[in-house]
Amino acid sequence: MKLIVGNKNYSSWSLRAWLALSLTGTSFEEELLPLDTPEFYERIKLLSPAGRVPVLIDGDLAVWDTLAIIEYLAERFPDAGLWPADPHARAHARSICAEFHSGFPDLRGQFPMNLRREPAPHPKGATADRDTARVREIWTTCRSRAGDGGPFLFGAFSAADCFYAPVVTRFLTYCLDMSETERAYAEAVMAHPLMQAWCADAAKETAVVDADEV
Ligand SMILES: N[C@@H](CCC(=O)N[C@@H](CS)C(=O)NCC(=O)O)C(=O)O
Repeated sequence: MKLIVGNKNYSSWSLRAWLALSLTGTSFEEELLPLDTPEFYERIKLLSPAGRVPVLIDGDLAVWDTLAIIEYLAERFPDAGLWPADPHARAHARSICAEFHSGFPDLRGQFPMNLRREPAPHPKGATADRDTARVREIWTTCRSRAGDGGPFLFGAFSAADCFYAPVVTRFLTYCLDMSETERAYAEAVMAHPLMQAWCADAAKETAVVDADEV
């Protein structure tokens, strides 16, 4: 398999798919396309009709769009535990992933993922308040239901954490308010070996994407 990703410093959707693919334990190649460059647009149009990263290549099949990639991986690697085993928890996990995938425009627009940015508060519009409050509610609800199975949204690290890991980085980068429970979740995500590996690669990058430097 091959995963086409964008700059690791900025590409939150790439991070989600990369985490999910890494969780399956399968070996895969990566191809990094530098966002916002002619090279990106030249190459991506050969790989995906949607023209965006991430794209998963499996033989002659291309799967694009993060949610579709994660669902494909969950079917292809049923033992990887990408979704929680319990049907109710699984439905809940799918709901919060779909909710993020189709929503939170103000949080995404005002607080782009930017892993190397020095953490500092950043002014927040009232519309983003609603988004950050809802993210916090999601994390708190999941953590209160997760019990002792692990420090992540559904205990063990799952597709839901793949989805919310880039959101964790935004909360930390832009010093957004978090309760103790939410901060403990954020710390667990950042300490995960896969997050550490992605962030280490991101730290080596030098390209600047102006649109994501708010
Ligand atoms: N809905 C898509 C969003 C993908 C997306 O917006 N990717 C960004 C990078 S994080 C991208 O490819 N941007 C390049 C562009 O839009 O030209 C998904 O879930 O994968």
